[in-house]
Amino acid sequence: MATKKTTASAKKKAAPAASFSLNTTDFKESILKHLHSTLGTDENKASNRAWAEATAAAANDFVYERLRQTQKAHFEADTRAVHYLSAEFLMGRLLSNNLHNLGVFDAAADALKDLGQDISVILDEEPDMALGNGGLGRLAACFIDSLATLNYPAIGYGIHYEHGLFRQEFRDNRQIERPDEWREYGSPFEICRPESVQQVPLFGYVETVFDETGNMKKKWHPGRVIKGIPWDVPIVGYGAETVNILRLWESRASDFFNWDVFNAGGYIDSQAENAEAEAVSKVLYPNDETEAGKQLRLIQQYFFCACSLKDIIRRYSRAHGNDWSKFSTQNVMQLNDTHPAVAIPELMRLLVDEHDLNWDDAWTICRESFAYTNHTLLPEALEKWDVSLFERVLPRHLEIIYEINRRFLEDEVEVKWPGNDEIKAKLSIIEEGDSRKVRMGHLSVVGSFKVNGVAQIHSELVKKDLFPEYDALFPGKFTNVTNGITPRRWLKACNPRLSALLTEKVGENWPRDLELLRDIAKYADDPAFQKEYMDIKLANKVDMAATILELTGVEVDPTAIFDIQIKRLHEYKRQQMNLLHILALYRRLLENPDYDMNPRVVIFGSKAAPGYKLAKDIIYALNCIAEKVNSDARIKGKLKVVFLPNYRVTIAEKLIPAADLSQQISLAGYEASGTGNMKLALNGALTVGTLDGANIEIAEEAGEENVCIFGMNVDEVQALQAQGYNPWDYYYSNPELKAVLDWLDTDYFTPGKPGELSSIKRSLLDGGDPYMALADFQSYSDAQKDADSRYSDKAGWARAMIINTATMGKFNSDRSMEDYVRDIWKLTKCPVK
Ligand code: GL7
Repeated sequence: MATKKTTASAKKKAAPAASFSLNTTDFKESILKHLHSTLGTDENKASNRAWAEATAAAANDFVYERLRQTQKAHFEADTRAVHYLSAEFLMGRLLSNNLHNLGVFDAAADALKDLGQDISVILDEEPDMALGNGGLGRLAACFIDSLATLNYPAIGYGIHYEHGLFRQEFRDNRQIERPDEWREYGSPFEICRPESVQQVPLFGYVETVFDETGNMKKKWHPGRVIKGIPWDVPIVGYGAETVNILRLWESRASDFFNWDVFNAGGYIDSQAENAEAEAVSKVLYPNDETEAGKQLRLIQQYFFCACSLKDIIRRYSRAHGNDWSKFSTQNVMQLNDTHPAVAIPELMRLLVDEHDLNWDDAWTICRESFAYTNHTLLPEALEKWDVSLFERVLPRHLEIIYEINRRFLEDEVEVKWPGNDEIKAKLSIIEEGDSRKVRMGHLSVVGSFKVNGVAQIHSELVKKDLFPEYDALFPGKFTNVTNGITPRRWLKACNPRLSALLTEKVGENWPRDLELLRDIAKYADDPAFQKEYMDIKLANKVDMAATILELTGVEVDPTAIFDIQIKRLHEYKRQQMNLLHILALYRRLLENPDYDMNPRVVIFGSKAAPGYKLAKDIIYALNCIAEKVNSDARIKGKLKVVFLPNYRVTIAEKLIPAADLSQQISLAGYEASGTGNMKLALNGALTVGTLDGANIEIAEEAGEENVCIFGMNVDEVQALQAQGYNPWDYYYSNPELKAVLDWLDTDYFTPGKPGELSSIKRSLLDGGDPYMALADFQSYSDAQKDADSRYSDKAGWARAMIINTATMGKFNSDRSMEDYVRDIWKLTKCPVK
């Protein structure tokens, strides 16, 4: 079992978090000073929001000083840097995180207390910065935290969405979407940098011209130009030696006021133009995994890539002028999925059209500068843009893509597979057919020097199933970097009770070096430690129970099993299978009130894409089932179902420390990695999971006996798919499964309205059950039963939880960053004095 390993890193000493010479008294004075001089208010009348802003301003005094020192050090050392290009950064709240990373959280809490304020109330004032949908966006946030912590020169580049992911409300049990207003009254966590504004051309046409020496050049005459305004969010590394930035671009009309139009009486028209330009960064597309080919989405992608590349080039030119020979030794650009893939032809355009490099030199620079992370195998999520759309929005880029493709097919594919048109069609960046399309995944692979998947099995499938010919053509280009999570936010800050216990046992360095937690495995059988650990879990569950009551009105028993599934709603993640299991438990309890099971609270947190009908039907069904089950006196409170509204980072931070079971039940081969699985296991929850994504590596680390694995593995899934899967077989052969599916056709959960839940049954039977929930149902139900009986063995359960916490060191996002640095980015640390 994994607990036997003692790693080298467990022995070496990591530096403790730097604490600023800021004691409670200093902090108090600083908060008061900012309350008076920054907020212009007074302690006798300050609102909670004013207190929060004053506290943020007090912290910012340190953040900005470290930011200045960091930028100076990076400039002087002229070091290679990574530019993390991502359409999403799901940051959550920043104040608590910054206080923790500055090492002043306790000082701030005491200072506020002295001032008559409760820090948890003050922190609750801050809206989440929800500029992302789910795992992919949160991963980007964890990565930039780790890069700053490890003193690597790094910039995150993204979009300054005015509205992040929608706020979810339930009305009559159905999800409704409301706009998110994270910066309605401004944000103290960002700095506007008007000196670094960029112009972004769009639309128009391309002209062929000849320069004085007779060389052919392409000249793009854009149809319009919009402006990109950078907002910098300081990213405070743990210990605050390095403070990097996240630079987010906001779109505006290029000339705020068009006087010519105005004078001609076109005031209204000019306002319409402004609105159109501002629309580009107005809202985050709320679809996780998939996005239909919408013009505005392509413009968003191009907008932030164009701004970012010009910014990178500006910074490079400051040190190297027009000498391009060092561009790719100084810069690496990581494409977080294909969303920023248009950066590849944009860099070609800048180098060839605007800086007069020849094609070959420019292409070499591109291919040495870009690396691409694939986050999904779902076919509908691999972005493709209609050629006609591309041609309208980015006419010059389409020409460049054609030229990249022509050379690639002739010089590389033809050489490797002479005369093989089938392979050419497969590898072509352009998909032929009724409507021709640009394949952004292909473009990313061709234009990058490395391509990585996000967990071992996923990276294998990327090579084997998604891009096998590319793997043959580019040996060594494909690699794996298993995802990670920052232990600062996902243990230290969110679970202060457990953190204190861990610090007492292994010292204060574990938030950097999570492998140090292996040491607590030696207490796994110690009854005194088990008690301490389980008392903490119970206290977290008591807190959670209060939150549940407050948010939903449902009363739950904190000693019940807290069985948690928190993630976006998607058929492949199989919330519908969890639903069937809830119905099975409910039915067993109705048939036999003495049915032997521990009281259980099944908790969901999840948003559905607004246009994803079935996902919304599943939310509706779960809410209806919850209503019925929770009020049914016959089952004596043994089963409760809770669907928390508006799931987001801040809710995750409360739920994760209170979890007993972590449901990671995707169909094997479909969840690229998962990262919630890591957070839950680190906080002690036992994984009820399939052999999918990072679950496999979690089981390896914790030991099979400390997780509940069930269901088909990838090979079995593929075999069943090949043989022809028929969900009806399972329906007819499993009476319990049949009964719960048939239940959905009645009006039992929707009194007077039979058929309201039928779409779920239909998708699982007539719809062919594409994610094989029925095939895995029995095995899932058995695993849940096993989890239940293990929960009854208090000592065994405590032991398993402790081992989970002890063995998750691998999933520190610092480790992910070191993997990227070693295998892809080749950065050197830049210490900041
Ligand atoms: C995702 C994967 O679905 C998820 O498994 C992975 O953990 C995450 C980060 O790598 O990326 N891919 C994707 O498109 N979204 C994800 O969350 C939205």
